[in-house]
Amino acid sequence: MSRVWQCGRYPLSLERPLVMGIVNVTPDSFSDGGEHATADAAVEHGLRLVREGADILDVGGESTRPGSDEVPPDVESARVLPVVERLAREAGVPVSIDTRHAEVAHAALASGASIVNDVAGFRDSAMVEVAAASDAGLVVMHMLGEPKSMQANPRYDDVVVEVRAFLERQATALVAAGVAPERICVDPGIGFGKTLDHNLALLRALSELASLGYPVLVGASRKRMIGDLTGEPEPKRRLGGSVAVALWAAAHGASIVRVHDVRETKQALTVWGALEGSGA
Ligand code: HH2
Repeated sequence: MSRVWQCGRYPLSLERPLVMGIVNVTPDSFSDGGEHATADAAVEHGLRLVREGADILDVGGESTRPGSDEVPPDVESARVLPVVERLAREAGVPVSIDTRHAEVAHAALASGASIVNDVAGFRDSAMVEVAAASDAGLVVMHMLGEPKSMQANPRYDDVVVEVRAFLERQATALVAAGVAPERICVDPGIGFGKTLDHNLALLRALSELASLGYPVLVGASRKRMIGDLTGEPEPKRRLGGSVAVALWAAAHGASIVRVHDVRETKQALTVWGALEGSGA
């Protein structure tokens, strides 16, 4: 039987890798800050990503780039809710809310979101309550500390063992709170309190994360690790590296990739899938 990630009314088949398109409604994201800062521009962008093949849209109103300040939940809500509401109605694919604030998640679900993507990995008990009271899909991501300080001097004894244990612990807590396991997806959190070596170790160990039994999501699009490896300082010029990571991730156990450049990623995955014979 084929595996499914259950996200509200959407049962998402994991037969082939899924592409989550990024819709930032922020003035300051590292990769595209300010480009879609109005609701109309963000909705337009989201609809374009769906035409390009996005399977999911991830709407975020708080940049979590290293060093960023926390956005008050009411400001975040004012940014994202109109966008979530319209995309949930018009896009025809599940809308994910990228937030670490329970009140924003709650309001976004009421506005039609089908997935809660929490970069803090449901460490906040209020987030667990919101999740348990819904039927949404849940992304449990690993982050060391908080965005403000996470890149200061990240240290692990064994990054793979520690990230895997965290994801397992948080997923188990969600199940204990009443969440069906088929709603959960896990994410190593590339760049969230990790050096380049940590990121590489986690990407090389995706099959160990997948062995937890939950679908694995990878978000490396345009991130600093690609700049570190290639010397490209401009996030928008990291497309080649971003596609390389997406293909690597799909080939090594990831079920979902979170990307800015949907058309190019989808094309690469389709060709790779044909070569693999998986029919992507
Ligand atoms: N990365 C960012 C935001 N949300 N969610 C998941 N599940 N995984 C990720 O790797 C991830 C995420 C990065 O955030 P930001 O710096 O705000 O930039 P952008 O949203 O353009 O990627």
